[in-house]
Amino acid sequence: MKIAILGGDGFVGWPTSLHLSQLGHDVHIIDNLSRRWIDTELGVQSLTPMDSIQERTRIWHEETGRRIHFHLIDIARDYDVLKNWLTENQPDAIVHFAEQRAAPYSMKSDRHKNYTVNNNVNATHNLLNALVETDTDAHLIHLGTMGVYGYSTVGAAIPEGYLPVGIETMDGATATQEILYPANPGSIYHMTKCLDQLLFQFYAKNDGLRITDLHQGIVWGTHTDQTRRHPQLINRFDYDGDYGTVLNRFLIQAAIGYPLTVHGTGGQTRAFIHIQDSVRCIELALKSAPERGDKVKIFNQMTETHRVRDLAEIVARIADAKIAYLPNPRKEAAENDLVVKNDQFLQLGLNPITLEEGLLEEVVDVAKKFAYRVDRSRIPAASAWTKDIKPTLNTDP
Ligand code: NAD
Ligand code: USQ
Repeated sequence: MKIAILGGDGFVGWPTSLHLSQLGHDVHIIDNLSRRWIDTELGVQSLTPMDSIQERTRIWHEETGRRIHFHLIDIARDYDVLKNWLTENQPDAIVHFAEQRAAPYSMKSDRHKNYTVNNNVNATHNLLNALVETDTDAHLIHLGTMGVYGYSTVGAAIPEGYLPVGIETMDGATATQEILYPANPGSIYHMTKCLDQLLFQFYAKNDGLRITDLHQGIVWGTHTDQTRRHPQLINRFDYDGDYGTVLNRFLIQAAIGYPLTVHGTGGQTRAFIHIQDSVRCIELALKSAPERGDKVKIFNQMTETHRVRDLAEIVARIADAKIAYLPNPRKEAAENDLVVKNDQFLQLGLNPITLEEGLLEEVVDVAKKFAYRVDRSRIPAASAWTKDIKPTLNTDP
C-alpha cells in the first residue's frame, strides 16, 4: 500500500513509518516539523539525539534498501499544497498523527490554547475536506486519545467509542440508541480530539469517508525493533514538563537522581501502551479497514491501566529513586478508577507488552546513557490549568 504518515517525524509517527516501511509499504511522511520548532521555543531537546528527518530516512535506506519519502507540508495551513499532494499521490491509507499533542503545552497561555485549537482542528478538517475534494478513497486512521472519555469508570468499563443508551419513547416504552460516548476532555488539547470525533462522524455519514479513530492511552518506552537497528534511527524521547509523559518522565528522573514528580496524591489512574504495541496496533488497524458507508470505527488503543503513585513506587524500587508529592498544576480528579475495554485489538491478534520491571530497566538504561543531555531546570511542570493555580517551579532539592 502507499501510505501517508502525517506527523511521521514525531515520537509515535517515526517508529510507525519504519515499521510500515519494513513491512513493504510505500511510506510517505508529511510533517511541518513544528514539534522541532516547539523544542526551540521551550528551550528543550529530546533526551535522545535526533538527526534531521532527511538524515533519518537516508540511514533507513542505507540499512534496508527501502525508501521513506519526506514532504514538508503544514496540513493545518497549506490546504492547497495538501490537496495537490493527494491529487498526485492518491494514497491507499493515511495515518494522521499531525497534531499538537501535549496537554500542558495547550494550557500554557491564551496563545498556546489558540495555537492548539487552530492547528489541530484545522489539520483534521483540512484533511477530511481535501479527501472529499480530490476523490481520494484512502482509509484514514487517526490517533485520538483515551482522554476524550474523561477517566472515570461508573461501574462499567469504558466501551470502544459508542454507548448504547435507553431512551423513554412517547408511548412509555424504551428505545435503544447508540451514541458517541459522552466527551469529557480535561485540557484544551484533549478537547481538540473531542472536536475531531465530531468531524469524523459528519464526513463518514455525509461523504462515506472510511475512518478509524484510535483512542490511545499514554505511550511509554522509546525503542522499537526498527529504531534499534542503527543509532541514527533512534526515536525521540521527551522528558520536559510540557511534553514528557508521566512514566517516561519518572524513568529519566530516576536515572538522574531527581525525585519523581508525582502530582497531588498520585491517585490518578490512566491507560498505558508500549511504543512497540502502539506501532503494531496501526498495522492491525490498517488490515481492518471499514467499508464506504460504514460508521467510524473506534478502537481503544491501550493495554493496561495504572495509578500514578503505583508507577512511581515501581520506578522508585527498581532505580532506588525518591518520590516527591507535589501540588498538582492540573485541574483533574485527585483519585479515579479506570477500566477500559480493548477487545477489538486483542481479537485482531495484539499480544500486549506489559509493564514489567525488566522492560522498565531497559528504558532506565536508555535514560542513563543520555543523562548528560538532560537540563534539570526543564523538568518541573510549569503550565497551570487555571490562573489561580501556581505551579511549583523548582522541584530539584
Ligand atoms: P509528536 O508531537 O511527537 O508528533 C506529532 C508530529 O506531528 C510532529 O512531528 C509535528 O511536527 C507534526 N505536526 C503537528 N502539527 C502539524 C501540522 N499542522 N502539519 C504537519 N505536521 C504537523 O506526538 P506523538 O507523541 O508522536 O503523538 C502522535 C499522535 O498520537 C498525536 O496526535 C497524539 O495526540 C496521539 N497520542 C499520543 C500519545 C503519547 O503518549 N505520545 C498518547 C495518545 C495519543
Ligand atoms: N503526572 C504526574 N507527574 C508528572 C507528569 C504527569 O503525576 O510529572 C500526572 C498528570 O497529572 C496526569 C497523568 O500523570 O494525571 C498523565 O499525565 P501525562 O502528561 O502522562 O498524560 P496526558 O497529559 O494525559 O497526555 C498524554 C499525551 C497525550 C495523550 C494522552 C493519552 O501527551 O498526547 O493523548 O497522554 S490519555 O492520558 O490516555 O488521555
